Amino acid sequence: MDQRAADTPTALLVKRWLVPVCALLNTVSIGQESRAYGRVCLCRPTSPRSGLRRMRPPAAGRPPELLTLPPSHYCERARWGLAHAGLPYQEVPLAAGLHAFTVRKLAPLTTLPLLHTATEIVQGSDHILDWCGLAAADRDAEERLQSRIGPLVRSFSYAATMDGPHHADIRRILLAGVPSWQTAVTRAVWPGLRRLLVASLKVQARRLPELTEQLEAELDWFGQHLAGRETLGPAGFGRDDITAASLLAPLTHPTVVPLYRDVRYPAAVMDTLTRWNDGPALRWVTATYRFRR
Ligand SMILES: N[C@@H](CCC(=O)N[C@@H](CS)C(=O)NCC(=O)O)C(=O)O
Repeated sequence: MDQRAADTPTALLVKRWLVPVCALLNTVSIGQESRAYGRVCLCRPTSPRSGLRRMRPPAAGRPPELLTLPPSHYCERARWGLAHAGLPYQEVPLAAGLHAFTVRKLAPLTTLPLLHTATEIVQGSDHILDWCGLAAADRDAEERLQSRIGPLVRSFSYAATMDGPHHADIRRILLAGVPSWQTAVTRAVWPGLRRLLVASLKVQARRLPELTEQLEAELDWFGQHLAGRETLGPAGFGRDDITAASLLAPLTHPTVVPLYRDVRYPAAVMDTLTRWNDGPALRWVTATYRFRR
Protein backbone atom coordinates (compact mmCIF):
# COMPACT_ATOMS: atom_id res chain seq x y z
CA MET A 1 0.00 0.00 0.00
CA ASP A 2 1.26 3.49 -0.82
CA GLN A 3 2.39 4.94 2.56
CA ARG A 4 1.57 8.50 1.48
CA ALA A 5 -2.03 7.47 0.81
CA ALA A 6 -2.27 6.20 4.42
CA ASP A 7 -0.95 9.38 6.04
CA THR A 8 -3.49 11.57 7.79
CA PRO A 9 -3.09 15.35 7.55
CA THR A 10 -1.70 15.33 11.11
CA ALA A 11 0.88 12.66 10.29
CA LEU A 12 1.92 14.61 7.21
CA LEU A 13 2.22 17.79 9.22
CA VAL A 14 4.45 16.10 11.77
CA LYS A 15 6.57 14.18 9.26
CA ARG A 16 7.12 16.88 6.69
CA TRP A 17 7.37 19.92 8.87
CA LEU A 18 7.57 19.41 12.59
CA VAL A 19 10.20 16.64 12.54
CA PRO A 20 12.71 18.34 10.18
CA VAL A 21 12.31 21.79 11.76
CA CYS A 22 12.73 20.46 15.27
CA ALA A 23 15.62 18.21 14.41
CA LEU A 24 17.37 21.24 12.97
CA LEU A 25 16.55 23.55 15.86
CA ASN A 26 17.39 20.97 18.47
CA THR A 27 20.96 20.54 17.31
CA VAL A 28 21.35 24.25 17.82
CA SER A 29 19.88 24.96 21.23
CA ILE A 30 18.41 23.45 24.32
CA GLY A 31 17.65 25.48 27.41
CA GLN A 32 19.86 28.48 27.61
CA GLU A 33 23.05 26.98 26.20
CA SER A 34 24.14 25.74 22.81
CA ARG A 35 25.28 22.15 22.87
CA ALA A 36 25.38 18.90 20.94
CA TYR A 37 24.41 15.65 22.63
CA GLY A 38 25.58 12.16 21.78
CA ARG A 39 24.22 8.78 22.82
CA VAL A 40 25.11 7.64 26.31
CA CYS A 41 24.41 4.66 28.48
CA LEU A 42 21.68 4.94 31.06
CA CYS A 43 22.98 5.39 34.59
CA ARG A 44 26.60 4.89 33.54
CA PRO A 45 29.44 7.39 33.46
CA THR A 46 29.49 9.00 30.04
CA SER A 47 32.38 8.49 27.73
CA PRO A 48 33.49 10.57 24.75
CA ARG A 49 33.43 7.34 22.73
CA SER A 50 29.88 6.41 23.69
CA GLY A 51 28.24 7.99 20.69
CA LEU A 52 28.76 9.59 17.33
CA ARG A 53 28.84 12.96 19.00
CA ARG A 54 30.25 13.76 22.41
CA MET A 55 27.72 14.56 25.06
CA ARG A 56 28.40 17.59 27.17
CA PRO A 57 27.25 17.06 30.73
CA PRO A 58 26.94 20.04 33.09
CA ALA A 59 30.44 21.36 33.84
CA ALA A 60 32.07 20.10 37.04
CA GLY A 61 30.83 22.13 39.96
CA ARG A 62 27.56 23.03 38.19
CA PRO A 63 24.37 21.45 39.54
CA PRO A 64 22.83 18.58 37.57
CA GLU A 65 20.18 19.44 35.03
CA LEU A 66 16.70 18.04 35.46
CA LEU A 67 15.00 17.74 32.07
CA THR A 68 11.23 18.00 32.52
CA LEU A 69 7.87 18.30 30.85
CA PRO A 70 6.55 21.12 33.07
CA PRO A 71 3.13 19.69 34.08
CA SER A 72 4.25 16.06 34.34
CA HIS A 73 3.49 14.68 37.79
CA TYR A 74 6.45 12.30 37.45
CA CYS A 75 8.68 15.35 36.90
CA GLU A 76 7.10 16.96 39.96
CA ARG A 77 7.97 13.80 41.92
CA ALA A 78 11.61 14.15 40.87
CA ARG A 79 11.73 17.89 41.64
CA TRP A 80 10.27 17.31 45.07
CA GLY A 81 12.66 14.43 45.79
CA LEU A 82 15.70 16.53 44.87
CA ALA A 83 14.43 19.45 46.96
CA HIS A 84 13.65 17.17 49.92
CA ALA A 85 17.14 15.66 49.77
CA GLY A 86 18.59 19.18 49.67
CA LEU A 87 20.29 18.56 46.31
CA PRO A 88 20.58 21.57 44.02
CA TYR A 89 19.56 21.16 40.37
CA GLN A 90 18.79 23.29 37.37
CA GLU A 91 15.50 22.55 35.65
CA VAL A 92 15.42 22.44 31.85
CA PRO A 93 11.74 22.44 30.86
CA LEU A 94 11.01 21.04 27.39
CA ALA A 95 7.88 21.17 25.24
CA ALA A 96 5.97 17.89 24.91
CA GLY A 97 6.61 16.34 21.52
CA LEU A 98 9.78 18.29 20.84
CA HIS A 99 11.33 16.84 24.00
CA ALA A 100 11.79 13.50 22.21
CA PHE A 101 14.50 14.90 19.92
CA THR A 102 16.59 15.86 22.93
CA VAL A 103 15.87 12.88 25.15
CA ARG A 104 16.46 10.25 22.46
CA LYS A 105 20.05 11.43 22.14
CA LEU A 106 20.61 10.85 25.84
CA ALA A 107 18.70 7.73 26.82
CA PRO A 108 16.85 4.75 25.40
CA LEU A 109 13.35 5.97 26.35
CA THR A 110 11.85 9.37 25.59
CA THR A 111 10.20 9.75 29.00
CA LEU A 112 10.93 12.58 31.39
CA PRO A 113 12.11 13.34 34.03
CA LEU A 114 15.77 12.77 33.26
CA LEU A 115 18.63 13.90 35.46
CA HIS A 116 21.84 14.84 33.71
CA THR A 117 24.80 14.98 36.08
CA ALA A 118 28.48 15.47 35.29
CA THR A 119 28.91 11.69 35.15
CA GLU A 120 25.50 10.05 34.80
CA ILE A 121 22.19 10.05 33.00
CA VAL A 122 19.39 9.01 35.35
CA GLN A 123 16.04 8.48 33.64
CA GLY A 124 12.80 7.91 35.54
CA SER A 125 11.45 9.56 38.67
CA ASP A 126 11.96 6.36 40.69
CA HIS A 127 15.64 6.15 39.70
CA ILE A 128 16.07 9.84 40.46
CA LEU A 129 14.65 9.30 43.96
CA ASP A 130 17.10 6.38 44.35
CA TRP A 131 19.90 8.70 43.21
CA CYS A 132 18.77 11.18 45.90
CA GLY A 133 19.22 8.43 48.51
CA LEU A 134 15.51 8.29 49.33
CA ALA A 135 14.14 4.83 50.05
CA ALA A 136 10.52 3.66 49.85
CA ALA A 137 9.12 2.03 52.97
CA ASP A 138 6.23 0.33 51.17
CA ARG A 139 7.36 -0.95 47.76
CA ASP A 140 3.98 -2.48 46.84
CA ALA A 141 2.17 0.80 47.41
CA GLU A 142 4.86 2.64 45.46
CA GLU A 143 4.49 0.23 42.55
CA ARG A 144 0.72 0.72 42.49
CA LEU A 145 1.10 4.50 42.59
CA GLN A 146 3.74 4.75 39.89
CA SER A 147 2.56 2.04 37.51
CA ARG A 148 -1.22 2.20 37.79
CA ILE A 149 -2.37 5.39 39.49
CA GLY A 150 0.15 7.76 37.84
CA PRO A 151 -0.84 6.79 34.28
CA LEU A 152 -4.56 6.85 35.20
CA VAL A 153 -4.26 10.35 36.66
CA ARG A 154 -2.51 11.53 33.50
CA SER A 155 -5.13 9.98 31.21
CA PHE A 156 -7.99 11.44 33.24
CA SER A 157 -6.42 14.93 33.35
CA TYR A 158 -5.70 14.98 29.62
CA ALA A 159 -9.09 13.52 28.68
CA ALA A 160 -10.71 16.28 30.75
CA THR A 161 -8.72 19.08 29.14
CA MET A 162 -6.92 18.22 25.90
CA ASP A 163 -10.07 17.00 24.14
CA GLY A 164 -12.31 19.81 25.41
CA PRO A 165 -13.04 23.51 24.87
CA HIS A 166 -10.33 24.72 27.27
CA HIS A 167 -7.41 22.88 25.69
CA ALA A 168 -5.44 26.16 25.55
CA ASP A 169 -5.19 25.93 29.37
CA ILE A 170 -3.27 22.69 29.08
CA ARG A 171 -1.11 24.15 26.32
CA ARG A 172 -0.25 27.03 28.66
CA ILE A 173 1.05 24.71 31.39
CA LEU A 174 2.73 22.39 28.87
CA LEU A 175 4.76 25.39 27.72
CA ALA A 176 5.50 26.95 31.12
CA GLY A 177 9.14 28.01 31.08
CA VAL A 178 10.14 26.17 27.88
CA PRO A 179 12.55 27.87 25.43
CA SER A 180 10.79 30.46 23.29
CA TRP A 181 11.47 28.68 20.00
CA GLN A 182 9.74 25.57 21.36
CA THR A 183 6.76 27.69 22.45
CA ALA A 184 6.53 29.21 18.98
CA VAL A 185 6.75 25.84 17.20
CA THR A 186 4.24 24.20 19.56
CA ARG A 187 1.75 27.05 19.21
CA ALA A 188 2.07 26.90 15.42
CA VAL A 189 1.37 23.17 15.23
CA TRP A 190 -0.95 22.93 18.24
CA PRO A 191 -4.15 21.93 16.35
CA GLY A 192 -2.38 18.94 14.76
CA LEU A 193 -0.23 18.17 17.78
CA ARG A 194 -3.24 18.18 20.09
CA ARG A 195 -5.08 15.69 17.87
CA LEU A 196 -1.96 13.54 17.71
CA LEU A 197 -1.54 13.57 21.51
CA VAL A 198 -5.21 12.77 22.10
CA ALA A 199 -5.03 9.82 19.68
CA SER A 200 -1.64 8.46 20.74
CA LEU A 201 -2.29 8.77 24.48
CA LYS A 202 -5.88 7.52 24.01
CA VAL A 203 -7.27 10.44 26.01
CA GLN A 204 -10.49 11.07 24.13
CA ALA A 205 -13.17 12.83 26.22
CA ARG A 206 -15.46 9.83 25.66
CA ARG A 207 -13.14 7.77 27.90
CA LEU A 208 -13.86 9.99 30.92
CA PRO A 209 -16.59 7.81 32.48
CA GLU A 210 -14.40 4.70 32.40
CA LEU A 211 -11.33 6.60 33.70
CA THR A 212 -13.43 8.22 36.43
CA GLU A 213 -14.62 4.84 37.66
CA GLN A 214 -11.11 3.38 37.70
CA LEU A 215 -9.64 6.41 39.47
CA GLU A 216 -12.41 6.48 42.02
CA ALA A 217 -11.53 2.90 42.99
CA GLU A 218 -7.85 3.86 43.33
CA LEU A 219 -8.69 6.90 45.47
CA ASP A 220 -10.78 4.64 47.72
CA TRP A 221 -7.82 2.29 48.00
CA PHE A 222 -5.44 5.13 48.82
CA GLY A 223 -7.83 6.57 51.44
CA GLN A 224 -7.86 3.17 53.17
CA HIS A 225 -4.11 2.79 52.76
CA LEU A 226 -3.63 6.14 54.52
CA ALA A 227 -5.79 4.99 57.44
CA GLY A 228 -5.76 8.49 58.94
CA ARG A 229 -1.96 8.77 59.00
CA GLU A 230 -0.35 12.15 58.52
CA THR A 231 2.70 10.68 56.80
CA LEU A 232 3.20 7.34 55.08
CA GLY A 233 6.80 6.64 56.01
CA PRO A 234 7.36 5.04 59.42
CA ALA A 235 10.14 7.56 60.08
CA GLY A 236 8.01 10.54 59.06
CA PHE A 237 7.71 12.43 55.80
CA GLY A 238 9.74 10.87 52.98
CA ARG A 239 9.75 9.15 49.62
CA ASP A 240 6.38 7.39 50.07
CA ASP A 241 4.68 10.73 50.77
CA ILE A 242 6.43 12.49 47.89
CA THR A 243 5.40 9.75 45.47
CA ALA A 244 1.75 9.68 46.52
CA ALA A 245 1.27 13.45 46.82
CA SER A 246 2.97 14.32 43.54
CA LEU A 247 1.30 11.59 41.49
CA LEU A 248 -2.16 12.52 42.81
CA ALA A 249 -1.62 16.30 42.71
CA PRO A 250 -3.20 16.90 39.28
CA LEU A 251 -6.53 15.80 40.83
CA THR A 252 -6.50 18.40 43.58
CA HIS A 253 -8.85 21.32 43.23
CA PRO A 254 -7.41 23.73 40.65
CA THR A 255 -6.75 26.35 43.32
CA VAL A 256 -4.44 24.15 45.41
CA VAL A 257 -1.20 23.22 43.62
CA PRO A 258 0.45 26.17 41.82
CA LEU A 259 1.53 23.98 38.93
CA TYR A 260 -2.03 22.97 38.06
CA ARG A 261 -3.71 26.22 39.01
CA ASP A 262 -6.32 27.87 36.81
CA VAL A 263 -6.98 24.94 34.51
CA ARG A 264 -10.66 24.98 33.53
CA TYR A 265 -12.60 21.71 33.39
CA PRO A 266 -16.03 20.83 32.01
CA ALA A 267 -18.74 21.23 34.68
CA ALA A 268 -19.24 17.47 35.13
CA VAL A 269 -15.50 16.93 35.67
CA MET A 270 -15.43 19.82 38.15
CA ASP A 271 -18.24 18.16 40.11
CA THR A 272 -16.27 14.91 40.22
CA LEU A 273 -13.07 16.72 41.31
CA THR A 274 -14.96 18.63 44.02
CA ARG A 275 -16.39 15.36 45.37
CA TRP A 276 -12.99 13.64 45.28
CA ASN A 277 -11.36 16.62 47.00
CA ASP A 278 -13.74 16.15 49.91
CA GLY A 279 -12.47 12.58 50.40
CA PRO A 280 -9.55 11.48 52.61
CA ALA A 281 -7.12 10.78 49.75
CA LEU A 282 -7.14 14.25 48.19
CA ARG A 283 -7.59 16.06 51.51
CA TRP A 284 -4.29 14.44 52.50
CA VAL A 285 -2.64 15.52 49.22
CA THR A 286 -3.82 19.11 49.74
CA ALA A 287 -2.54 19.17 53.33
CA THR A 288 0.77 17.58 52.29
CA TYR A 289 1.28 20.26 49.64
CA ARG A 290 0.29 23.01 52.03
CA PHE A 291 2.63 21.96 54.84
CA ARG A 292 5.46 20.03 53.17
CA ARG A 293 6.06 21.35 49.67
N1 LIG B 1 8.10 5.66 34.93
C1 LIG B 1 8.45 6.96 34.42
C2 LIG B 1 7.22 7.56 33.76
C3 LIG B 1 7.47 8.96 33.24
C4 LIG B 1 6.44 9.38 32.22
O1 LIG B 1 5.52 8.63 31.87
N2 LIG B 1 6.62 10.61 31.74
C5 LIG B 1 5.73 11.13 30.72
C6 LIG B 1 5.17 12.46 31.16
S1 LIG B 1 4.02 12.26 32.48
C7 LIG B 1 6.55 11.37 29.45
O2 LIG B 1 7.71 11.67 29.51
N3 LIG B 1 5.89 11.27 28.31
C8 LIG B 1 6.51 11.58 27.05
C9 LIG B 1 7.16 10.39 26.39
O3 LIG B 1 6.90 9.24 26.79
O4 LIG B 1 7.91 10.62 25.44
C10 LIG B 1 8.97 7.83 35.55
O5 LIG B 1 8.70 7.50 36.71
O6 LIG B 1 9.68 8.80 35.30
